[in-house]
Amino acid sequence: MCPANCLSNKHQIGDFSVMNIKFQQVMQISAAVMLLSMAAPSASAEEIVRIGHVAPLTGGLAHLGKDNENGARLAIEEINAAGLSIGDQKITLKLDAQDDAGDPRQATQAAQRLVDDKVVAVIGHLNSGTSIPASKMYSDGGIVQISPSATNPAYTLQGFKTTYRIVATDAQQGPALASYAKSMGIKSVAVVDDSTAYGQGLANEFEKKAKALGVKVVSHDATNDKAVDFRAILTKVKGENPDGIMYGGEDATGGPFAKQAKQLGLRAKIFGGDGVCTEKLSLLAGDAADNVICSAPGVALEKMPGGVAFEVKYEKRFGQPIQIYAPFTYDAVYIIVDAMKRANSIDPAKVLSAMPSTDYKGVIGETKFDSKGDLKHGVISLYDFKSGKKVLLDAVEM
Ligand code: ABU
Repeated sequence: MCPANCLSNKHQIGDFSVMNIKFQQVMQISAAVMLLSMAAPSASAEEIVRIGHVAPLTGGLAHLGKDNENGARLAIEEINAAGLSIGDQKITLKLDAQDDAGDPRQATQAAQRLVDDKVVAVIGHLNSGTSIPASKMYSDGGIVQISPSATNPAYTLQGFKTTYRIVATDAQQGPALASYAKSMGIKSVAVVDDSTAYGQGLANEFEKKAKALGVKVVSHDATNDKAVDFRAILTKVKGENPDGIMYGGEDATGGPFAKQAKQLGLRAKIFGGDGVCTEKLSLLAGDAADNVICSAPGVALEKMPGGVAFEVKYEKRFGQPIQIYAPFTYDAVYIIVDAMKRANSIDPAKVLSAMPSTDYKGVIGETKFDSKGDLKHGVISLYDFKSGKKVLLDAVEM
């Protein structure tokens, strides 16, 4: 018999069953937790790999910097959506976006942040005057740098193994512009530059080729990249009565420059490089843009192998048109990922080792590098503006 204070057999059996069921549940949960924790290594092995991007996101060139960043962001979003594994490791790419304001000092600070963030590679900088000082820091850190837009030849002539670019240089762009001017019957030019590494370098390359072709260079003046009033220089140039004016600078100053030239009654054709070869130029210059002829590295967007599809994707994602270099930053991200895949590694040193053998077919066409990190086959396209829109005139293979 069961004593008064004891539980009935039924209760004993019942409670034992309840305890047993609870025990089984606890065991099942523990087993599940164990299984999950055994599965955890592959889940926690998902590695975040940072790709740096740096360009002016503030100041007069912020529209170009944002365009560059958008191209890189679009590539990273696509690659993550498709899924990326290097070896057995699942990778999520993260864009580490920095602002250098187009300023050499801020550029080296941004470069230091990217080195400290342990990025696998850097897309940038946008400007020659920022790419060049920052390149030493990436070289010291052993980090690949691909500029999508810095065109001053000096960038890749410093002997660094880490410097790459995917645009033709000003040593190709300046002569292409001068040859085109000559072919139009231009006999004399005034040259003006904005005193930056890009603007001055491009203007010098243009001047050299113009002289070699027998085009008279009547003057060479310098302004700066923050200037807003060009009337003093333009009044002097008007007195020299050249057939053409070469402006070495960006659209932020090139737009007002062209506008003021028209207001002062100058009829000389204005030539400029990729820095002015944007739709923004026509916003700033108004109908004076129709007097501008500009060059840009690469084939025209509509002639790029993936140009039209890229434009549709870009406009859908960002709700605005491409400025100029977004297809280049987009391909630059894929070029880094291609190097990671070929190196089978996310180690920056191994990615760097894989870069010289790059042969990547992307939106802009085929990218192969020479021993300096420049494109093996550069193309320069020439445009004018009609009713505010860029219109392709010619393309020259370099
Ligand atoms: N290539 C034009 C704009 C960028 C640069 O400074 O080179």
